[in-house]
Amino acid sequence: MKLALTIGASDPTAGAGIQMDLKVFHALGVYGLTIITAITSQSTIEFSSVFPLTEQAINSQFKTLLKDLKPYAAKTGMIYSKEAFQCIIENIKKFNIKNLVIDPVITSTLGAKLIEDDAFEVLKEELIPLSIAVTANIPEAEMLTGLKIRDFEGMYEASKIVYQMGTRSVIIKGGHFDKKAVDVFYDGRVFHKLEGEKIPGEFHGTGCAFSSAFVSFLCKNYNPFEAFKASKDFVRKAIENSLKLGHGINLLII
Ligand code: PXL
Repeated sequence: MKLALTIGASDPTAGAGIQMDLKVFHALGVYGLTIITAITSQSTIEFSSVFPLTEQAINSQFKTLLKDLKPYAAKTGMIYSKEAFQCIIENIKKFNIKNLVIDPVITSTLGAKLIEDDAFEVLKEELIPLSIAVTANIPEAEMLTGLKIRDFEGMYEASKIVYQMGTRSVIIKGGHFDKKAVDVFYDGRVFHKLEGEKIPGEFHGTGCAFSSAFVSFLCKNYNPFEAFKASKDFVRKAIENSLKLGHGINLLII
């Protein structure tokens, strides 16, 4: 059985973060491992706090876990501080983590900040070059590139800029546009566009579900473009099955 590692934060609703990633890994038949960067306090109606773990706590998880278990692919989600980014980058190099997918999370569904301002440069200049893919939504792609993305052309421009940062494939998810859910994939050669119907509503954790599905499909030997298409289908189904289990935003059902 292939092993997939998620490096991210805890979300007590289990609708995003490492809990969501584990559910997706399990559903897709890969064995999930976790390295926790921070603990958040949140529900479907409010996001109240972030408690970052120390570098010592993050280093210790890497050291102990990876001495024993070797992930075939990995993803990063919420990392939060510049210090945590630097520590994770060192460990990714040290343990030679391959097939790394970066979900460049900036805000939670409820608008809370999931990355500190001084960490953006480290994300762009040091983490992205280590990755096989970056999976961004429109606000994240805008943050990474400084562009204002209004249409498909803008998604194309942004994906070229993110590609230049040193990753091997860029996925930009256009679910934040009004009418259609247009996603794009760029691997430095071919630019692909996938259109889907937009499902109305606010859903928690779609970015986490997408990136962990992508990692799982890599573990199943899909190439990045096939993994992109399969992950889009997987997330669409999870959105169609989503439920309002609390008093606020909908939770995906995996
Ligand atoms: O979906 C991004 C995300 C990642 N990680 C954690 C989160 C969220 C969104 O709320 O809470 C822990």
